[in-house]
Amino acid sequence: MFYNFSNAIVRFPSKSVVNGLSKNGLKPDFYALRNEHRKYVEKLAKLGLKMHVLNPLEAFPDSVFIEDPALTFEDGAILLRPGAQSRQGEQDELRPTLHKMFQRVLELQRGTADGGDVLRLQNEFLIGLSSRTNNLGAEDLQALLLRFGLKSRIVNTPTGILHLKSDCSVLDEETVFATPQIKASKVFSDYRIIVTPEDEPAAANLLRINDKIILPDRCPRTAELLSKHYSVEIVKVSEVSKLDAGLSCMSLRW
Ligand code: CIR
Repeated sequence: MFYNFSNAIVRFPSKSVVNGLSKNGLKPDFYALRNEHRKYVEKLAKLGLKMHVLNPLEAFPDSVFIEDPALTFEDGAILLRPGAQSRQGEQDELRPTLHKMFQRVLELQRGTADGGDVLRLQNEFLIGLSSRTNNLGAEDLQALLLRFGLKSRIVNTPTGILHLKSDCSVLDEETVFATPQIKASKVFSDYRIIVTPEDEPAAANLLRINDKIILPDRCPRTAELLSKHYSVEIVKVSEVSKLDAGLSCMSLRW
């Protein structure tokens, strides 16, 4: 199943993370964020994933959000080209690790694309155009995915949403969890959609890992709603959310 994972790469936050990109100009507390990150790593390990932990990179404040510079699969990886200027180069730091771990590593050659804009579903990938992922990057990525035999669809991320996956995630083979804005955009017209409860749009960036749903804290209505159908666990993301980030951003999973 596409949400069954046995490995994950994470990168410890650097002290410079306090200067990470934040659309509201917020600054997280380094120690609180590091603690949150530790708990996240422990949670994934407890779910049975083999954790590959990389050293912090002071030169890249947002490099803890390792989902953005690459995509990983069972049989290979793709290095991307992050769209934010301060993040360009994160992919170069990741290259040696991916070559050590995967036989086949392809690289985006043109445009920009962030992993946060790429959602894996049962039979396709969605690539969301956003302020970080442009047409050139999305088309190049589509061609690279095809070389792995993977089909994809390029869609528009509604304006104001940082990454496609900031506002949607997968619950199971045929069900997605999405904000009203994403639902209205009709990208999921062939899927069953559960919409985030009012005031809890941040819950849309949840993680389906094996038989569990990992939910961000401070989303009690979502926890109640999803607990009826899934086994739900909660991880705190209050510091990383100051940098517009959530659960999916902090790991590459396969
Ligand atoms: C950024 O703006 O790039 C970081 N502060 C947050 C990245 C979040 N990544 C993600 O949603 N995949």
